[in-house]
Amino acid sequence: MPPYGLYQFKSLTSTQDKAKEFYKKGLSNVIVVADVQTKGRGRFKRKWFSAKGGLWMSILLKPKNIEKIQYLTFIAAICVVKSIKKISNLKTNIKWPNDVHYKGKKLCGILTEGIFGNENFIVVGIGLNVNQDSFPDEIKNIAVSLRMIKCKEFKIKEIAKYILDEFFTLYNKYYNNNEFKKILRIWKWYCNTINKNVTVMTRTKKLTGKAIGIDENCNLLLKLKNEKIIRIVEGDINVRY
Ligand code: BT5
Repeated sequence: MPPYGLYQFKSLTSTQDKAKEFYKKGLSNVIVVADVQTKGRGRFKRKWFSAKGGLWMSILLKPKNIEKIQYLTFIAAICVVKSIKKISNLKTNIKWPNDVHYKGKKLCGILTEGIFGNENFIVVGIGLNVNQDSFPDEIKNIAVSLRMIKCKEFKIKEIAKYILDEFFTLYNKYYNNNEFKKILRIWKWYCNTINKNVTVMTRTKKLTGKAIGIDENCNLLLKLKNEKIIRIVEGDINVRY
């Protein structure tokens, strides 16, 4: 594992924003963690509830390859699933494109953002519900924490360390060596979206079909009722069991 600087804060608007401040100083391999986020965010500027008790962490990277940054989301999801298994023996699964779920409820969301210019930086944000014992009304039916599942508290720092160790292992071994097929193979092992009937909500439309695979750019391949196969670049899915 390469050396990385870890910066811990009591409260931040968003660890993503703080990581971007570090980028302006030319740093990379920097980790930002906050106990609380006052303006935590998800994709498409959605609100990410970030009360005390969760792991709110951003990893600032300067990868050589910035064409495949979706794979960093995939790597982060793999690391979260593996780390949860290590600390709690719980089997969770990845839901395309950026979630980790337990029995259909969201334990973790990942947000990968790029800063492109003369030099390119990527910030991978990981939000994992660890010790919360309740959630605001807005998400109480869709969110879950490790504590709510296992009825015990977990050491957030320990989970963060597992995730980071695994992240930098996969990042160096596969991402930096352009071994994307290998990342995809591991990701698929933990993902329960493939071969399921799903409803996909993109920003403009709602589609139903069967999730039949993932292409080389991490897009979802959806087979519609008329047998046509389309690529879903971004969106949310509901798996229909
Ligand atoms: C995500 O977006 O799932 C990405 C979340 C990334 C959060 C991390 S925390 C560290 C770093 N700093 C940040 O500011 N962000 C990153 P998306 O797929 O768009 O899902 C957002 C949706 O998840 C919301 O619209 C809610 O429905 C739901 N949600 C919000 N807070 C949640 C929580 N704590 N647990 C589970 N679901 C939540």
